[in-house]
Amino acid sequence: MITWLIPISVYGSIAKPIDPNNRPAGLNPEHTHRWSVYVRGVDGEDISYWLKKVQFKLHETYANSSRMIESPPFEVTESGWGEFEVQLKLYFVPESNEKAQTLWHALKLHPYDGDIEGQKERRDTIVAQNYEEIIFNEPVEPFYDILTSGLPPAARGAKGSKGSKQATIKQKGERTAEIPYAPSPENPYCQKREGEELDRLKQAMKTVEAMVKEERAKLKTKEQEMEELRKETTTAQG
Ligand code: SLL
Repeated sequence: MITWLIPISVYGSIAKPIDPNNRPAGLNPEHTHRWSVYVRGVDGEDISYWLKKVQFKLHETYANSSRMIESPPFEVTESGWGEFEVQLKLYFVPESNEKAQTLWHALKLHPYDGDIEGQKERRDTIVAQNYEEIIFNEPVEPFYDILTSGLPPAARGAKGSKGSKQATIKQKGERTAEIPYAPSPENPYCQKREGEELDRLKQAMKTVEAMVKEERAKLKTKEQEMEELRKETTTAQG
C-alpha cells in the first residue's frame, strides 16, 4: 500500500497601491505599492506543525533579498514599484526527513482583467493566490503521525490542541499488487477494505473541495469589505 499525505496550503500575494496624497513618511519616493507575499493554511489554519520555515527570495533590488521566516505567519511585507517572481522555499519539520520544496509566485501589483481602469482609479487591492497541494509520498512514520494528528509530537495533548487539523490533509491509497478481495484472519489487506478506504477518501476530497469553495467566498467578502472601507475613507477625506 502506497500512502500519500497531501497537506493543503495557500500561497500568494496581496498588494495595495499607495495613495499619493497620503504617503507614509520615509517611504522610498519610487515605491508605488505596499504588498505582502505569504504561505498559510486554508481558513487561517496554523500549518507550523508540518511547515517549519519559509525562505522568500525577493528581487535583487531589495536589501537583504533573501528573507527567512521561521514562524507563522509565513509572510513578507514590503513596498516597491515593480512586479517580479518571488521564490518560496518551504522547509518542513525535521521529523519529516523531507527536502525543502521550492514554489514560485508572480507578485502581482496591477489589475489585468475586469474593469482595469476602474480598479486603478479606486486603487483596488490586488490578490493573486494559489492553492498548493504538497504531496508526501510514503512519509516516514513520525511525519505520518504529525500530519494525521495535526500536531508535532512535543505539542500533542498540550494546550490548544484541536485535533481537527487533518481536515486539510488529503490522503490517498493505492494497491501495489493484486490483493485478495475479502480479508482473512491472517491478512487484513484486501480490495474490500481498500474500496471502503477509497470511499472515505472520496468523501474527504469532497470536504476539501467544499472548504476551498468556502474560502473563495470568504475572500470575496473580504474584498467587498475592503471596498466598503475604501469608500468610507474616501468619503471621510473628501
Ligand atoms: C520590473 N523585472 O522591471 C521587474 C523588476 C523589481 C521590483 C521589478 C525594488 C524596491 C526597492 C522593487 O520594487 N523592485 O528596493 O527600491 O518590473
